[in-house]
Amino acid sequence: MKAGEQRQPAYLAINPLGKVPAVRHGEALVTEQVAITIYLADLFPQAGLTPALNDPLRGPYLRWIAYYGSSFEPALIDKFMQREPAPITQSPYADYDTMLGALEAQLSKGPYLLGERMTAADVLWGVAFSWTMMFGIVPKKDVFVRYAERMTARPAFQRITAADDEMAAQHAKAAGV
Ligand SMILES: N[C@@H](CCC(=O)N[C@@H](CS)C(=O)NCC(=O)O)C(=O)O
Repeated sequence: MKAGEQRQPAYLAINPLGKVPAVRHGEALVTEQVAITIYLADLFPQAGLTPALNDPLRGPYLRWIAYYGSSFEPALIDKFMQREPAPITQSPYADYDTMLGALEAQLSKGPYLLGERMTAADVLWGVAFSWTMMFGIVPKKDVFVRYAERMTARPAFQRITAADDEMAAQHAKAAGV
């Protein structure tokens, strides 16, 4: 992205939207964070991050992952652009405060989105809260701050952030920025 390669033909052949992330696994090409989250969690069941198909938590698990792409992301962009949402019957997320309020109510039951069990949904949402609060789009309410801290303090998160920073530095150097 430092060199703008996400808008070059080679990457647009992977994702025509020019967006990351994208994962290629064998013949499968997966884009969209929601799909990637579900895909990877299912691919590595030994990590224990996905409720089984017959687990009563499976539905809520899918619900809160889908909520990210279907409700949170569009609401976030409208908020960031200071745009009025579409009328409530047309808006995919009702209105911003209602959308965020539902998340807050869910997280207040904590410590994770599904209660005591941490799942891949929390990996997605922990990162989401972390950067959206950093950019001031989501208010730094206690419940969100504690949740983001809980997720970003995990050794796995620390490891991947360090690897990411290193990769970004290499890319910046290569791109001369
Ligand atoms: N709906 C996509 C959104 C992905 C997205 O917003 N990616 C940003 C991450 S920084 C991006 O690729 N931005 C680079 C650009 O558009 O130039 C998803 O959930 O994967």
